Amino acid sequence: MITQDTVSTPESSPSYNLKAWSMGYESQPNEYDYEIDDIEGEIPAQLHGTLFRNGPGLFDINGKRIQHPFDGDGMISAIAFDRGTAHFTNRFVRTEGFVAEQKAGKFLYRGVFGTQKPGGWLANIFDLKNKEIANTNVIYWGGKLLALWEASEPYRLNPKTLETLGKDYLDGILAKGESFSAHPRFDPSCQRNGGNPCLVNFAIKPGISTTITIYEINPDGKLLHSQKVTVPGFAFVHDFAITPNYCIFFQNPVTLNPFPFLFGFKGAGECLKFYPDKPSKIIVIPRYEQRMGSGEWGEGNGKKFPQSQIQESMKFLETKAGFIFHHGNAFEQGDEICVDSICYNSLSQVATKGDFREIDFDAISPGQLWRFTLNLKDLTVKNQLLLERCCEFPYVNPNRVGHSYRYLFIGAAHNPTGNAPLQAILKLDMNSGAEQIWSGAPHGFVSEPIFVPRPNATEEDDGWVLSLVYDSSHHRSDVVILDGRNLDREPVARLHLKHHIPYGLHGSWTPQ
Ligand code: 3ON
Ligand code: FE
Repeated sequence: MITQDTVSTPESSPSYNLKAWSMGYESQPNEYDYEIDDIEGEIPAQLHGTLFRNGPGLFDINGKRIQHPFDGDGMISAIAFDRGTAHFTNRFVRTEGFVAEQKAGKFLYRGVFGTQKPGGWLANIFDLKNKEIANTNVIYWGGKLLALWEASEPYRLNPKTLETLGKDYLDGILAKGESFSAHPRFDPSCQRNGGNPCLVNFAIKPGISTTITIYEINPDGKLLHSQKVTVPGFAFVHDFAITPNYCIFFQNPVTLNPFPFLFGFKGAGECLKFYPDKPSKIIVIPRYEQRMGSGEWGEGNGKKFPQSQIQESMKFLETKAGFIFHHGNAFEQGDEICVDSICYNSLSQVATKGDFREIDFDAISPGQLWRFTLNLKDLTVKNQLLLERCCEFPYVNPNRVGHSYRYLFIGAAHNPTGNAPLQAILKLDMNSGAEQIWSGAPHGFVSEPIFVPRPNATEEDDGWVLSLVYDSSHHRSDVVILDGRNLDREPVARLHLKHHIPYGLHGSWTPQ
């Protein structure tokens, strides 16, 4: 059922207005700090903690536009919930590039997705330094609030004021210049940490062959384990999936032709070429050494095992998978691993011809949810379409990460077919295929839904789904709180911000 301020739209007619949608990509140069007082419904008293969001906040400097939203400077928003009240704060991450460009009032760096320094190709030729931004995710881990971007180091922020404290090397885990992906996974019960949680993340160095470093870090921020592997060929990897015993990477059929970048014509990300007819490689990397003799995957015993053993025990599978940015979840099932991911027929998210505010949604293929069942014995892969509806930004109950699970929450289009902006939040029951949908159409545009379990919950969907929803009819954003069990009902609460927050990327919940 579709509820809320939805006009029932026939499936063939769009559920949105392109001009209204594009206003969500207006810069938000202001930094706010206030108690939210315009609230419909009631904030659940048990909802205690902070929702952190990251995403591009500026789409221009002095009116000169960036080429692609992924090039926008990271702006962190924090919504702190305490006994039924909510406080809003937003701050830009003061990266070196942000500070320098704001001072100069013009672009001083090249952006990965095509933003160029003024002056044409001659001003950009042989400048191989991309602007380092911190716009993709924000996590609270090891007592630190970290803004993440996949191509460079995290930036640390003050969790209360969001003031930027500088680049962070995770107490020596990272060396200068090393990246740390924007898609860490939180293992709820890590064997290496005695069944306690741990963060698993990767860093990728693409080249003629690609190096993947995997880190496992405990809740105090201490390194439990790291391992480095090399895989053949170029790889552009934005996200990965974990299970208790494996890390899974998809190496989609993409190459990089560096010349237009070198000669100043294009950003590095625009030089990616996708081969729709070629298979994707799936790389399965064991998190633990293989126990000698037994043939089973062993438990972590604190001993650092030879790199070569992991390198040799990696498995490579092949399938046709289109292009994947995000994985929803993965889990082991006997000799198989299931991976649920959002696939595109092409690499359309980084196509930058023309103005990104005027894109023709109909000309682009939608992201769709697929299940890949990897057989580790015979190295075959089964592909199954789970959701035809255009969707992106999958999220599962944090206690089910890496395990079999029942519910997936995801941003989705209002209509069941076709490509369109995300206006709805969908809950998919993996057991029955049943869907619950809440839609903000025609004026509302949603962001990644974050599921927060209710304290002491026993059911997987017992909790709240939080999403920042851009309300184009007022040009401001709302924090929408939905009931996880009854996603299709009226929101539990709708918090009206005094301004808009541009369409963001990822965020997280922390009970602090
Ligand atoms: O050779 C490498 C090529 C490359 C592209 C070098 C590299 C590592 C510098 C690189 C950089 C990649 C980066 C910086 C990727 C950043 C991606 C990013 C900021 C966001 C990705 C978002 C993905 C999706 C699917 C967003 C969807 C958005 C919507 C549905 C609408 O709101
Ligand atoms: Fe992402």
